[in-house]
Amino acid sequence: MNKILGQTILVTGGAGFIGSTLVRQLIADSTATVINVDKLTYAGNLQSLIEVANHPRYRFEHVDICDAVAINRLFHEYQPDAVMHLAAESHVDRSISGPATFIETNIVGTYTLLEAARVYWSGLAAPRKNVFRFHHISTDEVYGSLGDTGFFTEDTAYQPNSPYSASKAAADHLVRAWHHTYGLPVVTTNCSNNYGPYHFPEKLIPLVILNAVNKKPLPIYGKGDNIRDWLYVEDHARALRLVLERGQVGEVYNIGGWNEKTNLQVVQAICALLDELRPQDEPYASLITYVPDRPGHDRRYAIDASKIARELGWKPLETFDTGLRKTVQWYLANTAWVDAVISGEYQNWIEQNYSDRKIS
Ligand code: TDX
Repeated sequence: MNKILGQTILVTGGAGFIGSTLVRQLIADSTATVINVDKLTYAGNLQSLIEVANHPRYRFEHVDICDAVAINRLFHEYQPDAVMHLAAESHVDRSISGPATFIETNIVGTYTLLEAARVYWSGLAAPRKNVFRFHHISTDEVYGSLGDTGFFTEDTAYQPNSPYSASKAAADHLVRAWHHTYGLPVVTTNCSNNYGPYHFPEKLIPLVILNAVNKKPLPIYGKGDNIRDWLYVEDHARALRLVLERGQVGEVYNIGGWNEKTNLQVVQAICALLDELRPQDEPYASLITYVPDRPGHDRRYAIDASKIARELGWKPLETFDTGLRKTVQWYLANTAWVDAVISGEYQNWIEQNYSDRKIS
């Protein structure tokens, strides 16, 4: 077994939703030293890392992954045993209204990181050269959209539909090529929709919880019958650690929660939890509002996560019911975090992109 977890891991995007969950877990449940490399865009938030900020095995580096000089310095200075690459622009709606930053961060940034990793890894001597890993964290959206039946497997052909998913698909291909051409020891994971605490409230689940609490409309795109496969973020972080530790070099692992729900089912489940946990006169579901559909909206995502179960023994610990309850409870209890992340930039984007959006 690879001994990486006792060593130094460079985590990109460690101030984001999945990244900060992973960093907190690595500090709490492993002996790894974590170097968190994050540009701190609107969605990156050091308040998600307060509990590890002063830990002796944690360092923060305010660096953009597109900055080759800075990235090379980090490899030189910290001599990492692994990279876990989570830094990315991740919101599909933003990629539709402004794709440029997605191309820059997700494609050019991944290229910049791969090149720096390749140069650094080439210079390592055995045995460190043999244990080094570049773990690329990606999404099931690269596979496109499913019909009513079937699942995404690791062999499903790539068919990305949005600027976001196309940028992630391009990054996945670069990672694959750096392995195939240069021998860089990579592993790639593609996950389904994550949810849980510390999720930036532009994504469906936190947006609906916070809008409901603030008595604002709960926007449902189209008819609400699009399907997503929900994965609790702590389960995802556990899977990432396992893949880093035991995944085979050059392999891809799909990570999903086996939790397919229509968007309407998700929103209704949140409303029912809020009715129980924070009752008010009107049921929260009365705030549900149908709005025009997302352009090119993918119909259904569903991951077949049997490879990671079979080969690495991973399975999710949370059901959708237990995970959603924890999530709603967390948002109700952590208003200080919520207030802090809803910063000026996010509000400006909402105003520019949603002010003309007619509620049907
Ligand atoms: O207000 C909303 N109303 C609505 O109906 C929002 C924000 C979303 N939706 C729908 C669109 C999707 O069908 O809910 C579903 C989930 O939407 P998002 O939370 O934006 O996620 P999605 O587009 O599915 O992409 C997510 O999963 C894959 C992440 O944002 C990606 O980063 C990840 O790769």
